[in-house]
Amino acid sequence: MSSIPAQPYDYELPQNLHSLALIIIDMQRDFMEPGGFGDALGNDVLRLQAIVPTLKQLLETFRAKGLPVFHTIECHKPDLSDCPPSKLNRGKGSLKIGDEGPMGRILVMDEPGNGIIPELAPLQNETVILKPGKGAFYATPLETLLKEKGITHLLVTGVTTEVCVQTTMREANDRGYECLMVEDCTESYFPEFKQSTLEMVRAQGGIVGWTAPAAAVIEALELATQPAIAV
Ligand code: TIU
Repeated sequence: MSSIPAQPYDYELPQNLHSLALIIIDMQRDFMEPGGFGDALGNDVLRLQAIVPTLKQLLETFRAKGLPVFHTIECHKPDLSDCPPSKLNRGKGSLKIGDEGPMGRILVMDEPGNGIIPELAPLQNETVILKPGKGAFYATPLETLLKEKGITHLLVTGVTTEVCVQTTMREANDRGYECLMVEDCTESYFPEFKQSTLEMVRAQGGIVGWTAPAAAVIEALELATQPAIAV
C-alpha cells in the first residue's frame, strides 16, 4: 500500500489510484484578479497568484497519469435566483454580485471574470462543477459524479482556504471521503486564516483530514505508478 507523508500521519492512497481525485476549487478570475468578486469584497487578490505554478504542476501530474480531475466554479444564474440575500448582501464595496464590473457581471456564470484562470483551464475530459454556495457539494451533482466514478479519496486545493476550500473539505469528510488538503496549492487573502485552517484540519488526530505539500503528493504518486521491476 502506498502512502503520502502527511500530517498528522501518513495518508494511505487507495488500492486503485483512479479512486483518488484532484479537486480544484474556484481558481477563477473573480477571485484572482482585480475587478472581480474578491476585489469587490476589499481583498488583496494578487496574493493568491503564488500557488498557481505549484497547482499547475500537481494538475499536470494528474493529467499525465490519467487520474480524475474536478474543477469548481462559484457562480450564479444571470437572474440571481440561486443567490440568497444572505449572500447577495455581503461586502460593502462599490460592486456586489450581479453588478457590472470591468470583467463583466460579478460572480455570474459565463461572464469573462467568472472563468477559470487560463493557466489552469480545464481539459475536455475534466469535470467542471458549477456551484452557487461555498461548499462544492451544496446544490451540485458532485456527490453523484464521485460515486459513479468510484472515487473515495480527494486531494483538495484552490481558493480560498478557509472559505470554499475548507467548507468543501468538511462536506466531503461528512460524506465519507478521505481528504487531504494540499498545503501549497491553496491560498487565502489572510495568511493567518490559511495557517489556522491547515492546523484545524489536521488537529485531533486528523478530525477533518490530512495536509501535505505538493512535492510529497507528487513523489508518492510517481512511486505508486512506477512499473514493478522484474527480478
Ligand atoms: N471571499 C472568499 O474568501 N471566498 C469566496 O467568496 N469564495 C471562495 O472561497 N471560493
